[in-house]
Amino acid sequence: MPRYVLGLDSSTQSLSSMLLNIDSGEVVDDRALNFDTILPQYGTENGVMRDADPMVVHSSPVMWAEALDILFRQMKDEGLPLSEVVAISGSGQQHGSVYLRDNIEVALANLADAPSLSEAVRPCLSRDSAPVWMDSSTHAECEEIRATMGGKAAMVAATGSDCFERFTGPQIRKFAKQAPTAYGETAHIALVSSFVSSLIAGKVSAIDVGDGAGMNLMDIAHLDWNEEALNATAEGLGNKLPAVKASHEVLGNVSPYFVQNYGVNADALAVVWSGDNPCSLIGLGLVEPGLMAISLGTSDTMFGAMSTCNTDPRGEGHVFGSPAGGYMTLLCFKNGSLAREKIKDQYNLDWDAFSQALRDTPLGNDGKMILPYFEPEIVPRVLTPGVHRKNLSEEDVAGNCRAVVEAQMMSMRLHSEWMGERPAAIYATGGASANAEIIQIMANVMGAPVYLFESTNSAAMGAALRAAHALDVAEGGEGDWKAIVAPFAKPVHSSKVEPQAEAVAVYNEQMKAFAAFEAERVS
Ligand code: ADP
Ligand code: XUL
Repeated sequence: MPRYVLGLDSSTQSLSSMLLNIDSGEVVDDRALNFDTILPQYGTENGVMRDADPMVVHSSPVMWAEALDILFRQMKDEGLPLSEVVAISGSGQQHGSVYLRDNIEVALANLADAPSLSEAVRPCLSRDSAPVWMDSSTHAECEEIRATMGGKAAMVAATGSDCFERFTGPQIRKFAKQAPTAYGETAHIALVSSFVSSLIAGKVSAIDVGDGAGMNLMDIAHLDWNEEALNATAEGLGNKLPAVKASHEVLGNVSPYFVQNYGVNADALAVVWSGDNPCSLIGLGLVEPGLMAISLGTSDTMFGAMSTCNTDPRGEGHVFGSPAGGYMTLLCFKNGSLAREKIKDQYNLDWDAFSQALRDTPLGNDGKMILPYFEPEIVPRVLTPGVHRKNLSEEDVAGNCRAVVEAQMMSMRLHSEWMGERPAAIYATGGASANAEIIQIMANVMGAPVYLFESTNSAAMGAALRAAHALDVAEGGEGDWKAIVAPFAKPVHSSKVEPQAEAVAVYNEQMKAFAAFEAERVS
């Protein structure tokens, strides 16, 4: 009988899944459900709920649970071989946190009796909504935690990252300060990844070394909770967190809920989930150091594997545990697809017209530049949103389209210089990697060839491959990462996009002007 593994991805805008046949090396199913479209009753826009305060961005754990039911129902109704799935894992948008009362333990143990996942979870939340990675409302808490830890360098050395507004520790501290009673009633704090994996496993789930590193709470050298950071964050926090585990940890078998309702194989292993960036690393086959990846999702991220724990002296980049062992480095730019969409929508364009504008404008955009901080930016750190233009009028539609993409790519090049040599090649993924003109600008600015993948959903692919790896290890295999990823995680043979000959000289010059413009506007 063929063996299938299932990878899920609970991301900012959608829940997606990838079903792989690990015996034939085939992708059997690749699907996505957009939260705004399938669950409009939650009132999300691009997957999130906005507050009157623009710094506050939350989403709904109940919505994530409901989406999971809809996805499994669809897969069952379409006759996918769920009874032959041998392992399930997943990926979650990083940093977001879910606050649960102690009744979650009984609710998860008795999931099979529940009418739906959303109804099982709703009474267990000690906080209705979950702050997500787009939330930047914890500046004060970052300063407090950083000071207690002994400053930026000490924080980076302890946890792999400086304190960041979206990281889970500062978010937990804000909740504990603002709602001490509800914080006191919180028995378990989960990440998005560990929350959804708790539903799959029917028990409160561990956090893995990849997603755990995005909390400002995990000791990056020892890959376990850092007591000092826990104490600097909130009282009694250690008791509310699950254990940190390796990314191949098996939590148990899938909850009987999925067996009864959707015919999932009762022996399927429920494997710990990880963050979307660690999962993408695996989904692109970057199981050892070498190439870099750029993901053009809601945020744009740039990441790669590292054998040792190399931290960013400027404190802009992060170090996470890699699911393949060792470490990964990550830079996250919040104004990614978000900013491209803002420009596209401001001029009433569709993606075809946006691409045409990129074709109609020259390399380097005649020196026209933009700093597209529609939202507070993470890299470089910009707390007050604002869009700044240089040599560029707001009426210049095509010029603005090229300016936003060039600015994003130049910013990636500028802020990744600390990593050392520029990459010899780049693997691109995420929704916007489907856009050929954006990819050409990426190759030109980075001065490196870019390769594409059949699916733009590397996070769900990585989750499925992590499930396959955990299965192999659980069965006494060697967990040979290269062999596990080889059939699936390879770029499309004919997808190589080379930099244009004249681009290198143009962007070497343009980079200087861009760096000066950024320095002028970002203190
Ligand atoms: P996430 O995983 O963060 O939810 P995805 O990787 O699914 O995001 O990417 C979704 C984004 O991809 C959309 O917000 C959209 O802006 C962008 N996108 C989709 N198609 C195109 C295109 N042809 N050109 C540029 N951007 C696109
Ligand atoms: C990474 C980050 C985002 C989220 C959502 O640090 O904040 O990439 O993981 O994709």
